[in-house]
Amino acid sequence: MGKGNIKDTICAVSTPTGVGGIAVIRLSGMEAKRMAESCLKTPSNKSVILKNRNAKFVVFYDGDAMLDELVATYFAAPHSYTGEDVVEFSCHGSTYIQQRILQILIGFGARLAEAGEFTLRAFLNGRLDLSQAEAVADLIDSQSQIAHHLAVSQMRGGYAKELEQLRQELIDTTALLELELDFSEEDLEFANRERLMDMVVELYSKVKRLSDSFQTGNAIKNGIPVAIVGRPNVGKSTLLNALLNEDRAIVSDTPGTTRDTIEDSFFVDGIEFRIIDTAGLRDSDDPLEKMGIERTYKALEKSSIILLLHDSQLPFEEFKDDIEALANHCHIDKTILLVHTKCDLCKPDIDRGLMTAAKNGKGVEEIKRFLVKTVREKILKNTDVLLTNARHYEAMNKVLAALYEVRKGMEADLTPDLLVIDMRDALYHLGTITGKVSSDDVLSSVFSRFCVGK
Ligand SMILES: Nc1nc2c(ncn2[C@@H]2O[C@H](COP(=O)(O)OP(=O)(O)OP(=O)(O)O)[C@@H](O)[C@H]2O)c(=O)[nH]1
Ligand SMILES: [Mg+2]
Repeated sequence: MGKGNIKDTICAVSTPTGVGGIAVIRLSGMEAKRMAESCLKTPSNKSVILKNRNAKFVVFYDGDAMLDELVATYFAAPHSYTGEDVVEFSCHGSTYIQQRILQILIGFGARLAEAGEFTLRAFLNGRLDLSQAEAVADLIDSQSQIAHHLAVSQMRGGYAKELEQLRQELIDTTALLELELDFSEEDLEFANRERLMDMVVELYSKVKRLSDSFQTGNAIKNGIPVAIVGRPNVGKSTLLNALLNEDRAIVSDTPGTTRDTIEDSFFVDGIEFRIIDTAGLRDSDDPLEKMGIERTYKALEKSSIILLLHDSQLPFEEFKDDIEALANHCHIDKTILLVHTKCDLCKPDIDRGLMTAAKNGKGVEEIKRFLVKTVREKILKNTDVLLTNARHYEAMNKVLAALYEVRKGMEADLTPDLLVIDMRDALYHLGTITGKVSSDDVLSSVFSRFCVGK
């Protein structure tokens, strides 16, 4: 991947662009220590010898002139993030200083790192496997406590370790099957078929469980989608604004105010929710409104939780049609909360559902509690294994398809040469998850997700 040579010594600013109190510049590669020592002096103007895992307060020189006083920390290979010699300069945050340090290091023969190149080197040097490298990107991105929790558990090995173990077992058995091919004349069986079937079944169910958890994992990573739906004018936009605590959507007493779906996110107890306000559902001839209503149905499809609003002033009987229409449109795995609105004006004629008057903030806290409870009880029941990575999801589905073929083949008593083909296929896709098998394409798509300096 990339144009760079793995032998180059690379450098980049690892802190965000802009001015901060300090900035960190990373330098990694065989020449890192020599390059760093060439630009550094002690405060009493002596040469600097960097010691492993030692942070030194030093002066960074731009030719004969002092550029900055900073802290340089040296990590000798292989015990550094990249597995190579690394020097980190914590300099003052001026953009000029940061840029000048890079230019000086480049003058000494370093080159600018590409996006994700530090982590790529960590992977190539066996410091982390591919799924752990991806978890680093997730960790940097994580916006909520739960997304952070998932990234940390993946970074520490997560399910990849377990899959790798199963893969090893499967490799051993495949080798035995292949051995049978060499003795096909004698009709010998080295691979115990029963054991093989057990392994295939075990692996299948593990991978299936993981791939099934993808939708949940993804929802947690990007925010749990929650749709607000109901007839025009019931107070959907008012509720959205109350949940977000800002005037995000236009509220008016004209039915049909909201035409397009409006989406924004908020956090409760470390969980991110993406709340979607929709166009009110009713029969309409207005083409614009119709398009809006179509979007409402799309929003419904992608939501895990639905807040179905009923205006307390209207008889509940009338509202039953809405529920039926909704039920016809929804998958059973969605959670629906019945919300009565405008309870400051009138009490609903039914005692089921949650009473609210979002205009005055009443009931909003209760809705938030309901959302959190739903996530904890229904969505997060298996948090220990949650798949959040789309690349893994795709690979797992391919593993499942191949394992299914193996199983079918065994049931049909296929000859080992045919079984081996599907086994190899499953092994290949399993290997792509941890990076035991990796192509340049996979590597560049994984590491390009990072920004420069990571
Ligand atoms: N008294 C009272 N009025 C409310 C309450 N919630 C909303 N309203 C009023 O009801 C009217 C409609 O509110 P919206 O939030 O725009 O309703 P909507 O469901 O988004 O309407 P559409 O976008 O047209 O589908 C506005 O005049 C609101 O002020 C409430 O809790 N109490
Ligand atoms: Mg509205």
